[in-house]
Amino acid sequence: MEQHAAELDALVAGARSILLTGPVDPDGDSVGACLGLARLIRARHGQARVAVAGDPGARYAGLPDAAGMLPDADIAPEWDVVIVMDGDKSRLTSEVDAAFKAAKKRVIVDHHGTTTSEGYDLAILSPQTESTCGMVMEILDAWQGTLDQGLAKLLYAGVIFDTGGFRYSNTKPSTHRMAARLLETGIEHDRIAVAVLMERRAQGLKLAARVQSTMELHHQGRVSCGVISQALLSELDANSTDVEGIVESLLYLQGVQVSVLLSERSPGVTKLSFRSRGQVDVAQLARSLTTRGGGHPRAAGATLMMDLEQGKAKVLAALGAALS
Ligand SMILES: [Mn+2]
Repeated sequence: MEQHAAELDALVAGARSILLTGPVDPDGDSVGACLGLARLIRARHGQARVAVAGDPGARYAGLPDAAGMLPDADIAPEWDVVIVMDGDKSRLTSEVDAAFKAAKKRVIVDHHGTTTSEGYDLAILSPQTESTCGMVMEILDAWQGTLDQGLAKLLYAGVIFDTGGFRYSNTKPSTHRMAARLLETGIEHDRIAVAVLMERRAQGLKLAARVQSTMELHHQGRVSCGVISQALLSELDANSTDVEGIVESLLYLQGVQVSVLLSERSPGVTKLSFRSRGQVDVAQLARSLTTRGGGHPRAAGATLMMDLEQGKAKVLAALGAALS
């Protein structure tokens, strides 16, 4: 990381404007990493205009600096440096993608194993790190920056999101050592855990109940499958931020190896989310379905240009092959 952090430092030092962004529908790790690195860059290179693109949603709105995030629709293609974090350039919204393509320098900071360095001036990739926030912590140390409470809250949000509160297999001794350092700043970690992992809107709870009650089991009970149509979202007055956490709730059923959630984004566009207990590498599976797919072996996603029924048939066929 030392070498990469030095290269990143040199690259941002020469920039007048820097945009940080995660993929569409940013999760806790993405929001925490973007806002955290933005904080570090502002402290180090105060002359540059530094902004973070995205909508934090209700779940992350209380995090430090989240109120200053710029909606993707307001992003103009006018940035010296664009830094993509926690998910690669294939998952950017169209406005942010235009800014990315127009940028003088393009950077990726990511821990997804399916992300490659192609198309970036600087690629900092670390699939062995549990979270992109963990990578920001390494950049902080390489830059000998200051870990204040604001930064600690952001990085804590990311690390608990990506490890499911230190329960998933990606949790390492280094993860707990990082968490200990974050807690030593005196943050109210329990409040962050409630906001990021536990609390949801009433619409979200009702949506989860509907998806769970209509869930299907396939392939001898080894695959659980949930479906969210636009009609269901409008009936419950729910939105895409209410979907978070539902695919996890479908995985821990006795006998289930893989859970998949199909969400209709618009007519003919279906988003897939996968979770796996380890027997099936769902990042590979997502990648095999479309180039707009990828992630981690046990948590991945993809977008299919087809309707829910077609998408379901395609996914179930691929899962049947993966399990046989
Ligand atoms: Mn992540």
